[in-house]
Amino acid sequence: MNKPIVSSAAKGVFINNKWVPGASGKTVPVVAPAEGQVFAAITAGNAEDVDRAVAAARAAAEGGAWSRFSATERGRLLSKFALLIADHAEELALIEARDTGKPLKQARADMVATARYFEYYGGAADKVHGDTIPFLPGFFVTTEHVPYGVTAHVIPWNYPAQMFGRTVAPALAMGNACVVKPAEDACLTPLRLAELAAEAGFPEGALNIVPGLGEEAGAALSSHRDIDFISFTGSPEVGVLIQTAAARNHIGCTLELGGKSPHVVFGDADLDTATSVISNAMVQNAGQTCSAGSRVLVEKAAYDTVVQALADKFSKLTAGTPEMDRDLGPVINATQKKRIEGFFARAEDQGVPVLASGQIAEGTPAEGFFVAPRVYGPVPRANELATLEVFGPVLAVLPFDDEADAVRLANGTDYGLMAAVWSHDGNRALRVSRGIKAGQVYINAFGAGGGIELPFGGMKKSGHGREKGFAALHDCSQIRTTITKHG
Ligand code: TAP
Repeated sequence: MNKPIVSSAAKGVFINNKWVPGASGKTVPVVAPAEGQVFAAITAGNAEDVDRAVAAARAAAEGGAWSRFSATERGRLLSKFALLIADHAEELALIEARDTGKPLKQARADMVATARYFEYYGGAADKVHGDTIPFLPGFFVTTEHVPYGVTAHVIPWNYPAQMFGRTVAPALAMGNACVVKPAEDACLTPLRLAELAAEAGFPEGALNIVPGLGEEAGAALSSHRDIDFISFTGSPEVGVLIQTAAARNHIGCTLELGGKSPHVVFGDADLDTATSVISNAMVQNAGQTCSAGSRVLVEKAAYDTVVQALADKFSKLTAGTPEMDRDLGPVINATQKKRIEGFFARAEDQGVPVLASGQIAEGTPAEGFFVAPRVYGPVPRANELATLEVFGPVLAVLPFDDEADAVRLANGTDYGLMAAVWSHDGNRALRVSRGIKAGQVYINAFGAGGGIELPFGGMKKSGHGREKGFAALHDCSQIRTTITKHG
């Protein structure tokens, strides 16, 4: 793999379209997960940097050049940015692959999706209409969607570029000015994207980035008195802190806190297709996908066939470095690897059968954070592999008795992000899908992380608010109702 063009020195904090030194003078080392070695550094932004970034965003949103852009002009600028991302896709993919460890083919696909976020929301910016509302005689009432002002975005490390696009594109499309805190473990593509946004022509202050540690830069941003809305994707634990900070400030937030998404497989489904899709989706991004379908619930009569097919597929999966371009890369860091191995050790102690394991390719650096994928089954219903988000390449298979049992089991965790129902009985597939409490339900298909046009977000403890589609444009704007009495 060509080494990406990444400066080993930290660039600073991106405010008003310029890199400025971080106030603390401190940096955070960046480790390549496939190598287990430091290859870059980022600035450790602090509360003072966050203050400056929020002030720049406030000036842009209120009276600055950005506030004077019409919806059409904002849309054109987002579309221009999309083209610039596409022009730099290979450079960005190389950075993303080294920073996250993911296979190059996947990093390339991620850049296509990142550009698509700006293309989609570029086209949508001037198509968000208000209503006219029948009211009392002599009155004329309209609603319009107006920006919040300054929106804060705390994003995770699993899809740094895509997550940037997912949260920032709709916020900018609606006219907000953004301050982004990317994850310390992988944030080099968001930093490069900020430079490209400036090159595309976003005016000063429209997009600002403060890299650094969650407990410092992230906490300072989410509790800042002058932000108007927060968008967060990450762990349930930090989600509580974000929501608490938002509550103290009396502002709204969108939380996306992961899932334990079920595939419900009936015996009459196309089992070849189902098991291929399930296995590929599970190892996408080494299982570090909030919408990974990590539970496979199988009708008892088809259980043996399905586990045989999944075991065959999993035994052929191989983890490797980005340039090897295998089925999956390493996980993000040593802590995540240890956490996943903890699940394996406890499953062994509890006697949960391993149906199959994949391999780690020869020639991968011993210091890399590689985990061979595993499929377990039958997993007892109350076992942690059936209820907790592992965030690794691990699939749990559980049998069910009938339709009612399938729905009960599908709804049997705290989460409710995604689900899939596999059956050729259309009535049953629809009945079951409508019984599952999840923000997105596929029938005879599954798209972990896919579909920019499709509203996405959690039910239950997977969070609240919606990203993607037009729903995101509504979530990052507020309705103003104008009531005119004309007599
Ligand atoms: P988190 O700690 O939740 O990290 C997500 C983001 O929040 C990062 O930008 C992080 O910054 C920031 N953050 C951390 N502490 C913060 C605080 N006190 N105030 C404000 N922001 C803060 O996730 P993690 O530790 O990286 O991963 C742990 C687990 O979370 C994973 O095993 C997985 O289960 C889950 N997770 C879920 C998702 C999705 S897509 N739902 C994504 C990532 C992780 P730093 O990175 O600098 O700490």
